[in-house]
Amino acid sequence: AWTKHEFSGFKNKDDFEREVVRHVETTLARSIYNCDESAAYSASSLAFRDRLIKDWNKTQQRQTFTDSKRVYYLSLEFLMGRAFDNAMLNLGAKEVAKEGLAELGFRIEDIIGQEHDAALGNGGLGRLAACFLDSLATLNYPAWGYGLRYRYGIFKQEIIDGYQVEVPDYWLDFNPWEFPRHDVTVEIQFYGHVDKRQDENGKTIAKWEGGEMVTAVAYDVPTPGYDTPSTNNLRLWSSKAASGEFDFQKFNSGDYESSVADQQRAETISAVLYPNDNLDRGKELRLKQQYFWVAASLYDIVRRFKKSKRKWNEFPDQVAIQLNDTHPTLAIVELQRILVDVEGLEWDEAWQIVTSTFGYTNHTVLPEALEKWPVGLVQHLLPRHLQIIYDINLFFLQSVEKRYPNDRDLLRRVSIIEESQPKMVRMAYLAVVGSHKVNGVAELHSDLIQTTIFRDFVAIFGEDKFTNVTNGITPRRWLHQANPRLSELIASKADGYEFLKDLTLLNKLELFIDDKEFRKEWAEIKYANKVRLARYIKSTLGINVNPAALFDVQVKRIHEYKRQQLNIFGVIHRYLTLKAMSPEERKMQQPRVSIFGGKAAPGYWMAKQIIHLINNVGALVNKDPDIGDLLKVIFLEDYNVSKAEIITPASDLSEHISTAGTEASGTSNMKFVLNGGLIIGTCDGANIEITREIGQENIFLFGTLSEDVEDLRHVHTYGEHPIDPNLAKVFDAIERGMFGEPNDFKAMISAVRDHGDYYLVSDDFQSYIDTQKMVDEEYQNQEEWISKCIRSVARMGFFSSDRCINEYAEGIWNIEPLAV
Ligand code: 26Y
Repeated sequence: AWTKHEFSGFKNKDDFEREVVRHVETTLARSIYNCDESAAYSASSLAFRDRLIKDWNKTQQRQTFTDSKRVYYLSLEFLMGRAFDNAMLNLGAKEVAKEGLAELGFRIEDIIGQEHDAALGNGGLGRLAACFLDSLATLNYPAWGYGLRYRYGIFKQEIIDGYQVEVPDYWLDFNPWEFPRHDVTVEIQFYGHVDKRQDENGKTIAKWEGGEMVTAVAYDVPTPGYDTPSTNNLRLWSSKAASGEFDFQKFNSGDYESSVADQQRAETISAVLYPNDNLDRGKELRLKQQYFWVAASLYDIVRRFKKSKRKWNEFPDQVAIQLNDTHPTLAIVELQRILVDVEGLEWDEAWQIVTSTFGYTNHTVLPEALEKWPVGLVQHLLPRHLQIIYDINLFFLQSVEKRYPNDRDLLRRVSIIEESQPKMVRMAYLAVVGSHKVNGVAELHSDLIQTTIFRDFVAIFGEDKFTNVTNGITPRRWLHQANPRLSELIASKADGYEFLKDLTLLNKLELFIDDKEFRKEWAEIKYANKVRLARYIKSTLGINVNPAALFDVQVKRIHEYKRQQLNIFGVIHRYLTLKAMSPEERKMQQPRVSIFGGKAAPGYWMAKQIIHLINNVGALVNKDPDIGDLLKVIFLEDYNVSKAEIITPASDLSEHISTAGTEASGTSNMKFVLNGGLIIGTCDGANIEITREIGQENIFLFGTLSEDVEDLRHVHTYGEHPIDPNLAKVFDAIERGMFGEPNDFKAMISAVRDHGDYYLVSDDFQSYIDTQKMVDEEYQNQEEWISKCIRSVARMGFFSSDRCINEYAEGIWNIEPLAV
């Protein structure tokens, strides 16, 4: 068996067991004879945490000692999932733990199952941040993540009578993976006013005064790399009331109630993750969260830099800050404020430092997801920052005016301030102006941002400022951890586990595509993973699904642009087709299990309707005796990272069917292919690059191309657009009440039929069902299907987040790994 470096882990199972027993008896103050699964989880994770923290300390000391450049990844979301399994694998000590736990009477899977997911994110953007932390540590880059320590992560989803119900996700009851740093605090100011005075030399000095103070407390989460002692830090800020004199006075003067209310108001800032994904709602508390987190992080970064006693112009040589979408854009303004108002630098010198420090990653072109804040709100909450934003904009527009004289329309178009009613601050434009590099997350997406939303900025700043870094995923969690048997099989053919650190080594598998024994094991592993998911479905929903059927999976946030409605309309079409067949004809059909999962934002009514329709279709189809195993429709409750680890390895086919040009990249598409599943998808996001890598004969592509979308929408609005006849039959069935109250689904149908079909569901319907038919046929030829799966996996090396992080490091951050 494979074991890891000598730095951490455990010598042997006895060594591990001793530590577990010690933690049960002392840290938990329980008897080892009265140790249940929960206590076993607590003690085991504490045992691993002790090892982690030693590596973490050494890594941090070394980074400080060598005074090397660090990258700071600012993200409002880190969708980490569980830490215990990951820590065992990254420390190379899972086998030892497994044996030790067995001796104590536990199955390791049950113990792993005790942990609550750290679900501090919505979807792709948050999970990408988590994969990046894994790669940064594995590749030995000096890096910190900065985020918020939400008391409530993304809500838990329950399905009641076919409807989504949201339940709060309180996850901090017992969290051994964080270290409170009560001594690391930052005072954060809100509201107040700005005093401008002239100093003796006539220079204007701005002072931000008054208002409300809130304290940020640091919580550190060690993030271990794989097969390296490097352990980086994720610092999450928690808010609490500032203990100023003011509160004391209130308290002593008997105003107990209002002093408690102040405390609660402060704690509210880090209380809850906003559950919207790709939809901007412009809430004041969200802006407060953004500033709170950004100000605390920058204070921390600047404090660390100042210890080195370097000159300010060396700041960008020591510090790179990456903005995960526009959510941390205020960091640009805050650093300019610190440099000018607090440190007394000249504007231009400060701005040079700021723009050399930041990089900005864009994750969307959807207009409804682009952040804008009302000028009045920014003025009220952050009066000094608004002034600085206006100055940044003024100098920027002056430079544009100089290069493009008398182009008023251009100035209006690129202004950071949108001259609307009310006026708005365009955060994406501020991020572009304040960064030295702007990247999209897949080739198509990076091209699109340069030709649409940032077109004018490409002309102004030049093409070199804009670049692409195609997303990736960590093969440690998404192959080795989620699919240990496949990982082991690959290791047996690829000369060991090196491929987990250099995923391009997967190409060694191409040599074994025709190896009978290998193919047999491959198929057995897929089947076993399907059996496992079938058991999970049985235990949670009470539905029997046949593991031999084709498992067709679409799991991701529910969103109209991701088109779960296209999928479920396709399922209804399949059901109607099967019903119209004779029993003999039916016997010839490929059995299928259509599996859905994903959360709808609580205020996204249409997305909730889609969930409701999927559940109602399942309720009818799953108990139809004519249909039996030919079709089952499953909605899995509460899709999250740890469920993805069960679902992903069990898929034969996964759906990535967004309207072309809308899904920036997608990352689950990569996870599914890496686990030996094929894709049905549109020419969108990273699907295009996956096709380039694995070959078009190994993917089922369909639908409108991105360059044709605009024209079709134009036709929808101004011309005739008869609805697809097969889709019309589906609508007819829904409207006849086949799937419950038709009124419940009126808006879904209307969006396609009466309101311009913005997402091109009707346009793509026929090619979608034709392609699904091809899938059925090809699945019947299992030998050919397995060849495609193996060949695809062999060619997936490009999609490791290690490749992606190396591209950021070289092209954007200019940092190098620190030798260990
Ligand atoms: C404005 C705010 C409410 C907001 C909050 C969350 C806006 C966007 C988001 C989340 C966006 C997101 O998850 N985007 C996804 O990022 C992935 C990683 O780059 C991409 O793979 C995926 O296509 C994109 O939708």
